[in-house]
Amino acid sequence: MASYLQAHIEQIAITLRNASSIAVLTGAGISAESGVPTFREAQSGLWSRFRAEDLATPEAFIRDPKLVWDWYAWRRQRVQAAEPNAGHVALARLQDKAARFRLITQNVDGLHQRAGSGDVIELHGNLLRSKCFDEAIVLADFDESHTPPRCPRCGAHMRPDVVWFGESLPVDALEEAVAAAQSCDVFLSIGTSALVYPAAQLPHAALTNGATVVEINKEATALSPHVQFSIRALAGELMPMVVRAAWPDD
Ligand code: BV8
Repeated sequence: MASYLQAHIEQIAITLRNASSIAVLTGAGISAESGVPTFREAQSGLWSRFRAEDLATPEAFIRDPKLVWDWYAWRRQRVQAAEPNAGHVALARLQDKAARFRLITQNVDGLHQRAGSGDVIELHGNLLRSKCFDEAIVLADFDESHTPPRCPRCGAHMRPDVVWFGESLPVDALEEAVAAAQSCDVFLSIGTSALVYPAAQLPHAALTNGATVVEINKEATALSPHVQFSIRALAGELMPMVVRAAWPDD
């Protein structure tokens, strides 16, 4: 392994072992090695004629409910066929080791929970849940003879329980995420292009409070110039090495 990478692994491992409070923000990149297309790849294949930002909006759903529902149905079956990867598992282990730990995700695939992470803050919801478009109530049973299915309570369209562009994030989730970013002494940004707000503000809130921010991402991002460590690596490869280096005896 490149000595550059080995040196960084040791430095990050020491930082994590000495941390009193760790906050982690993940994006679509941490699920990429599970075969879940990243957000900006999610319009690959049959969706390649659309931009993700143009499908993940209430306006797109109102304009063409079937198209948007089918896009999420396609992503849902990709997610259900996927398994958590070593990056998800390493974060679940890190949660067991850290004194104080909060995992914040922009992802809507539920893979962190399936890897064993607890108390996950889902900033953008979860596409495995569906809710009534009008009443915004999450329902497990609804009439699937239509596409999109209909709400059994009021007859409106069902929609995925995710936050679309132009929609507010769940208040509790955002408040908990901001509190975690402002109170941590180490913040990890993993697998995110750091383009989508307000999630992209979180590492800056950590920096403002004097935290050490570590970015682990395949490509450089808008966040990269601002952080103490910006590592070009795959999350599924680097995270297990970092956690093993920090707690080698387990
Ligand atoms: C809001 C759920 C307030 C849906 C998502 C103009 C008009 C309207 C709004 C705005 C505007 N300008 C700015 C905004 C705000 C807007 C925004 O930020 N837009 C961006 C595009 C500029 N934000 C909002 O609208 C938010 N709401 O502001 O409300 C409000 C409310 C009412 C009225 C006024 C204001 C809502 C944002 C939430 C949108 N929903 N997801 C769905 O998933 O279908 S966001 C979507 O993007 C996903 O959640 C995704 O996670 C997220 C961020 O993307 P990333 O996770 O970073 O994924 P990406 O593919 O971009 O990057 C992956 C990275 O991983 C890459 O860098 C890659 O190199 C790396 N990678 C790949 N493989 C690996 C890897 N790294 C490591 N290892 C690997 N193996």
